[in-house]
Amino acid sequence: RAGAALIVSTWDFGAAANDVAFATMKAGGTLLDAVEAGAKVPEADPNNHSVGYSGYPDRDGHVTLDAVIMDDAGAVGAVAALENTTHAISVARRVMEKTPHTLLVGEGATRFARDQGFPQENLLTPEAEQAWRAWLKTAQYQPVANSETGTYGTQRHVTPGGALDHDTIGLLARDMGGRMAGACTTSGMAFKMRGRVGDSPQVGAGLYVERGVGGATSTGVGEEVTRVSGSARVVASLRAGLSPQRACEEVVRHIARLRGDAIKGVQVGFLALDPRGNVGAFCLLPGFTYAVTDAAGRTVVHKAPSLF
Ligand code: SD4
Repeated sequence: RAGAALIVSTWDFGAAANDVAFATMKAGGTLLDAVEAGAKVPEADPNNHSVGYSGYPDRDGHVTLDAVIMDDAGAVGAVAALENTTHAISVARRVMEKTPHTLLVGEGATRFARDQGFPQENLLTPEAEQAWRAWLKTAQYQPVANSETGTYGTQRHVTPGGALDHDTIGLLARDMGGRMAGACTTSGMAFKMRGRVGDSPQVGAGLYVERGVGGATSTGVGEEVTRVSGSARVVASLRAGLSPQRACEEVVRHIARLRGDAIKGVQVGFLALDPRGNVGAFCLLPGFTYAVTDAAGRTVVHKAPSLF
């Protein structure tokens, strides 16, 4: 089926990813092809420090990637704590297609990617290494909301090109027939503990898609999403009849009620899409944006409403 009915993704840099996803569908690609191609855009972007190549490392200096891809027929593949391969989303897809499993982690995921012929490279760029070395001086783990505004802790990271730091990307795509797929990829929280896995690669946390019901994806501090199975919870609300907007609001309010003071200053955002093409987004703190590309290929970046 030519053309995509709708593609949505997290943050303003999602616009470039959506464009590639749209072009992929226009060229006859499947929904999975589209979300994979879209996710690869920030993964390869050296100015993006929270996805793929040039991602900020963990506290030991290793860049480790998390990614998941799924469609609405229950096909799922994911990798967590993957090293040395830029396109974690493509390795996730390979897990889906070539193994009997849904998730490979750490050394096993890294070896699988190498065995599958993915180029092996050092993902730690000099600039990310410099940021890590600066961080080591205080070694305070303090995620700051909306890192796409360019701030981690008290440090400000603006690339020489002037581009600001960005964030995890989650994409959802719907075709003309209302079928859907999604992808989510990240280098996780900057300066995380070694071995830490966030929400992004976990089905039901960072991404969930269900046929005839809709899909959801998340960004922000993954622990707050994982503890409530965030994306699965959004989709459960869609199943119960809430709109994508109301469904995203419901889970953000739930997290706020559950966590009280513990989520002060913490950002979590959800983005949802239903099979009819309704879109919703909601976040804890102001600043979460998302990109929507319509059937004509027009892309608009919107600001998500926030609880606080
Ligand atoms: C994680 N949710 O690893 C991801 C990262 C992210 O803002 O979205 N950071 O927790």
